[in-house]
Amino acid sequence: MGSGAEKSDVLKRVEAVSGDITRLAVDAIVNAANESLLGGGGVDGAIHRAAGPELLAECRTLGGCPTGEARITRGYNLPARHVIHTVGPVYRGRPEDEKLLSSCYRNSLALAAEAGCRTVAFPAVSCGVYGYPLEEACKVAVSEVLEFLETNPLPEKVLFVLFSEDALAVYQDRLKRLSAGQGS
Ligand code: AR6
Repeated sequence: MGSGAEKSDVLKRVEAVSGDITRLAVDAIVNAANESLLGGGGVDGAIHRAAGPELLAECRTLGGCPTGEARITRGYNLPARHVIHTVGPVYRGRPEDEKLLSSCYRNSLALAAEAGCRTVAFPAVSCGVYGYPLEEACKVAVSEVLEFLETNPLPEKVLFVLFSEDALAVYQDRLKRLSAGQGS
């Protein structure tokens, strides 16, 4: 981690909001997909419904995606220009879970930066069907994003998009603690 001043600068580039990620006019939204990349329930289902069938057609050309990695497509009928599909771990309480979730965030951000994305929105990857406890996932998500932003000018802004007020409170509390220098 950098100096205190650098840390507060990167904190200005992240924000937690509540809402439906499919409605956001950002450069890229991240999808919590599965290894097939051929759609599913939860946020994946919502993204495919809103993007239209061309998204599934492009996903079919990708040949799947291993857990912890990410792939980028266009956004089609979504207000977002791109979709970054990442595959979070199914939570089993093992040390690998955290490593895989961390690499989802890192790999997604690397693809976003490479595509020139200035704004990127993440859902709470793995925190639905895949069962990752939200507070633990939040720590991983926030620390990986801040670490990436410290050494990369892009994306300029990262949004954490939560689907409930309770989930939003967890993320906002985490960010508030970090702003106050109580990050551990
Ligand atoms: N906008 C923002 N967040 C949402 C939305 C939305 N429109 N819809 C749901 N969430 P999940 P996972 C939240 O289950 O745990 C799929 O079937 C939701 O409340 O979508 O990574 C895939 O195909 C939760 O906090 O993803 C995989 O098979 C978070 O998004 C599997 O589920 C993630 O929940 C992936 O499971």
